[in-house]
Amino acid sequence: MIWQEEIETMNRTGLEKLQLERLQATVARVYQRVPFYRQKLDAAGLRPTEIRNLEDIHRLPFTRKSDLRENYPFGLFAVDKKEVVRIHGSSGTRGKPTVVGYTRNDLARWSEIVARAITIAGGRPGDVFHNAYGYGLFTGGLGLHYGAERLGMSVVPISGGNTPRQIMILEDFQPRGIAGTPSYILNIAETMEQMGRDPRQTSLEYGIFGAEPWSEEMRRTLEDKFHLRALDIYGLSEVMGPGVGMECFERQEGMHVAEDHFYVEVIHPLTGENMPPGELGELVFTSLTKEAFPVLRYRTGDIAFLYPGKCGCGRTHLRMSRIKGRIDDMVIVRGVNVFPSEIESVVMNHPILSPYYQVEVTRQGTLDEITVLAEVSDAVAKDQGGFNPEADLFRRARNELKAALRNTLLISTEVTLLAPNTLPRSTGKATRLVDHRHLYEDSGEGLPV
Ligand code: DLL
Repeated sequence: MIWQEEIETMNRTGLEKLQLERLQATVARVYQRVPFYRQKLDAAGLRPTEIRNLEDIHRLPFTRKSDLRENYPFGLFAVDKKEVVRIHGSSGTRGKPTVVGYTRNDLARWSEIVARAITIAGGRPGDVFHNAYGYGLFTGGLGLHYGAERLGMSVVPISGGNTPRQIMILEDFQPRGIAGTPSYILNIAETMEQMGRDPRQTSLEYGIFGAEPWSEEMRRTLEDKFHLRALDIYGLSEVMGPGVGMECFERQEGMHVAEDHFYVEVIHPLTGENMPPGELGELVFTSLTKEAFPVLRYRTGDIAFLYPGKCGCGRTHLRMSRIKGRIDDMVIVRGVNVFPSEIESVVMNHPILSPYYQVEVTRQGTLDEITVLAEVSDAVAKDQGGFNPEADLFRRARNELKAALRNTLLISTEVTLLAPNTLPRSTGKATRLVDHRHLYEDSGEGLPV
């Protein structure tokens, strides 16, 4: 079976040999079957037979999200539609989704990759597994589902939402493992607390959390609230779905990339040059085994770095860092780059705030401004006889948060404190960034048009 030790602890020479064979087959395949890739390779003056070693991957052109949009919906498929047995799409809220397809072999491989990921996270055959990722076009629900089944778990396909019912099922079915977006799992904990239940009393031992950026502080909060080990899982539909990277239970320090199936690079987002291990840049993936929807050097827009050196767990597959954020979500305030996840860390460290926040960005003339919206905790508000932003305690908290944000981000931000339970709660990917900058475009005056 594919998640056995031999693959995960394979020596680098053997692994790279395997990657090269698979890369050569993938390039030949897309050249032959996908007009888009054939044109791109021809334009670059590159024949598939010229890929002779792994370094040659750097000669391949990049693929971008816009290429998927321009070939919407099925233009980049490398197989006849008859062979496509599943279609998924990005969970993007703007416009049309990016569409991807899977053959039967692709689904079998994806299940194995996810089964391996769940094992890396501490899951075992026979565990009850509460899968709170959304089922649908989004790859989270079905991706985790089939992986868990493949491993031999008892999967509870609860999906996201209907939180009180989730809680009843959690308490009654006694799962060892849970999966969902960190923001939704936090929402479950909060709802339990409001119902007078203690999340620490659940049977949960590990959580597989991802699909949105989250911070070490969020990890600590989730681990503390549920008394479990919280592990990061990465993936994107364009490359496959969840399971591209998975953090190990033993070390919790970076996500092991399933390198036998995906070739990972980190590049400078502006120059396209490869960054050395340890340095932040944009993640780029090349699929090595996919049939229906192979991708060459897909630019993810996600910012991370690759860890130098081996993991203490003994696995040899490279580790990628936690995602700092998406390039699209980066805000530039007076020349300083800010990601919402950095703000999360600061908000979560404040003792009287709840872990809910949003970052509003506006534009004054040519300058971006940030306002952090943060909720005060329910308990503190109750203790104070309600939330009054002018009360001493809350004014002080607001100033403390402003100062902490300035210390960490090196820019000044506005802060608005809100009453408990005012910000929207997510059942899937949370909306952290509320970007009003487009309202100011073209007006020339820094005022909404
Ligand atoms: O979010 C796949 C997935 C499902 C991953 C369940 C993990 C768990 P998409 O909807 O295509 O696929 O969105 C992909 O989500 O490019 C990242 O920006 C973000 N993302 C995914 N995992 C993480 C993570 C799924 N662990 C986009 N940390 C990616 C931060 C993540 N961001």
